Amino acid sequence: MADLLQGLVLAHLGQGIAVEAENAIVLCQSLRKLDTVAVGDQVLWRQSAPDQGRIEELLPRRSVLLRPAKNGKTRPVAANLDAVFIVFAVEPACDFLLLDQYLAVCENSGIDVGLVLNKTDLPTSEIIEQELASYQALGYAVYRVSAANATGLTELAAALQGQVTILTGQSGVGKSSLTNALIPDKELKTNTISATTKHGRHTTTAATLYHLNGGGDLIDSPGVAIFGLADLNLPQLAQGYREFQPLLRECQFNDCRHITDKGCAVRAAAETGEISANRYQRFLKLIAKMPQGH
Ligand SMILES: Nc1nc2c(ncn2[C@@H]2O[C@H](COP(=O)(O)OP(=O)(O)O)[C@@H](O)[C@H]2O)c(=O)[nH]1
Ligand SMILES: [Mg+2]
Ligand SMILES: [Zn+2]
Repeated sequence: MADLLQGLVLAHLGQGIAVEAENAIVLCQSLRKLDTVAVGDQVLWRQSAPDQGRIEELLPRRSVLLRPAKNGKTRPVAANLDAVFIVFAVEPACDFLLLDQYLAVCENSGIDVGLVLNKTDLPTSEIIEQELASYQALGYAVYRVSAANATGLTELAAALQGQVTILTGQSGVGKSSLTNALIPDKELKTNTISATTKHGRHTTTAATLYHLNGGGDLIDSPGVAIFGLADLNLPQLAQGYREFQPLLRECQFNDCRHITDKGCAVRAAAETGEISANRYQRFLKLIAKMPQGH
């Protein structure tokens, strides 16, 4: 039998999984009993035919980003990520509820976050500037870029170097435009995956991992922009709000839901302006969106 080889999952294709091993790309099938293999996974695979193989083992992940799936289950979006960069813009109008949701999921996954304001060639908005200032005060890195004018891209590229990053955010904010700008040979790389795996066409909905020229990887995720609250419960959502963390043990009751509870330190801090009242209001909205029982 052929030897077991290590490889990196580049993309899920219609007919299999593109695995990169020693600079070759192989179309692999996955054993049914394996958990869902995701982009960014390290796997052990065995050759079954020229340019083809079978994934036999999923190596341990250092991180995984989950999204909700059917029957209350979750599916991995990507594995072994170091960072999620959330892209937003003045147009389409920024959904700060979604942004806070991404931040809460990342805080709970141990994945770093960066905020990328794209389309800075357009006039900015007062609301965006206010919210950005409050995110920066919380210690989140903010990059101001324009894919159209190619401004701020050097700083963004420097932040991406040497790590595995996925771009996320609402549709239309410019994730693909930024990926194209950061990976000048993206189309060539995409075509290489298609050709070597004899898939013919690379579906545009497949999340794909690209190596950055300066080292590090960027995952473009056209179809998985929204990863939702995944399986966060209420205490995890509260932990996901950075500024709540030191306050949580000050609440009068251990099982405080931080809503109308008596002696809630989080609500009190929002009322006095010690923490952002906007962020607290969005926290309440996210709780309301959670499935009952949390
Ligand atoms: N004005 C302006 N438009 C941009 C910029 N980046 C992207 N766009 C436009 O925004 C639209 C959505 O871009 P796209 O990259 O497809 O967004 P995605 O859905 O997040 O991948 C397209 O019409 C782009 O031309 C930018 O920096 N400035
Ligand atoms: Mg896109
Ligand atoms: Zn509380």
